[in-house]
Amino acid sequence: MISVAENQIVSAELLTDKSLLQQHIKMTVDTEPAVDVHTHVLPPEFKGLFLSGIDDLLTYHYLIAETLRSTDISHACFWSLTKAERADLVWKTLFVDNTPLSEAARGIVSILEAFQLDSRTPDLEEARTFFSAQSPQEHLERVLTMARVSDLVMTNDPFHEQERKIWDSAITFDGRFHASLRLDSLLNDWTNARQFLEQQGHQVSSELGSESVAEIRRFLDGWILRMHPVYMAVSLPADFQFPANDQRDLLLRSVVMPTAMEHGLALALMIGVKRGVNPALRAAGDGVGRADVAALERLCVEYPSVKFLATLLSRENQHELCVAARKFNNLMPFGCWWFLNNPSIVSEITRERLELLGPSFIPQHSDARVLEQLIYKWQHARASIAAVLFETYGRLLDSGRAVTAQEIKRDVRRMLSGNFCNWVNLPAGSALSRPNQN
Ligand code: FIX
Ligand code: ZN
Repeated sequence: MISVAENQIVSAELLTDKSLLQQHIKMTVDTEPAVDVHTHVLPPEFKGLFLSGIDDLLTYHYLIAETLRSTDISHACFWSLTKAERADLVWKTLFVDNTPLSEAARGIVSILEAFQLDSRTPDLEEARTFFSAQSPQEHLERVLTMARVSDLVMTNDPFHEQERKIWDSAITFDGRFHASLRLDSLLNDWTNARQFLEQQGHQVSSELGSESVAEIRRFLDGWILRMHPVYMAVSLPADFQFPANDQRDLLLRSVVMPTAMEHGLALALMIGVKRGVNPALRAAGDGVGRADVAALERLCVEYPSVKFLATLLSRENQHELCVAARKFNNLMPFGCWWFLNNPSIVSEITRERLELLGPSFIPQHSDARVLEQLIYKWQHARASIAAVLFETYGRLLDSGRAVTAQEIKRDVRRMLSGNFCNWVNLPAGSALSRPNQN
């Protein structure tokens, strides 16, 4: 049995032996640094918005939804608990009284395993002691190394009061964290966004005349200058339509698309969420709906110079997204978002994308909210991606073309960082050259 050492020179030898091929693929996928193109992780400098440690991990909305299915506690009673009490209940319900079989629960086990913490303990004492003993900076370093994440893109909302105050304090933070300018409030909640803009001193009328448009563009220009976002982003409901006779269409045409073109910024569209299907679950209460991919196609047609990143929440939309990407080279599919981020579905989507798009897509993003989630989200994603790549290279070999380890590394690097860095003009491994932003 020939083993492949991690630091072995990447040979140009053709890999005709399937087990050697499998080893090379696994080693390459496991060690290649990834750019995490969409997260909600903020660096320690963002204070209260920086989430890390066992209590934040267990009160993740995925686990809250699962816990409230397996307990008869009322939602109101659950929300009246402290964060630590909620974490205790999640632990007892999903890890003590039941086997942690779900993907999100297994994620916690993978994280505890990574830090050699016991995932069978009846309580959280050991984990709490461990995580509270970590210095944020060293821990950040360790987590990024364990997850093999070279750069990550945050979700930054200029309409979020607490976050806005932190940006106003001109903080500096680790250059591996890249901003994205989130536009949900502007495009999905115009009434409140207008009030917020007025409080910020921007004269905007609900009719969105040219003066209002100029004001909103001034607002966005100001945040682009401050955040240096790598892209602008918005999540859109399943019933999103373009064109449409509504405020969102007007804001897209008169504000967002001109801003994207002027600043050369890509626009990330995350389509198919139904917010607040069950409001009693708060952040855990969002659902999914099938979207009309034609709306995305029409955006690509109408704005050929704008680069779109797109992820769709509904499983039923994945094939259509692949086909749309074959039609528009200004459309980059990325990630298996949220309810799709499960091994069986990640494999299915990745397989279909490879078959229809070759390596011209971004296979995954973590959507992590808590720092340590990067460890399991990437560990699990890499396992699924490596397995599907072995199938794909294996079929190519059966068809008569062997590949080299160098070619595997080139393809994997393209999918885990190159495609995104080229799309948003982010020099690969950019963090190394720029220690602290701002
Ligand atoms: O819109 C988004 O960015 C979603 O990812 C979030 O709203 C969602 O709550 C989430 O964390 C999914 O993983
Ligand atoms: Zn997200």
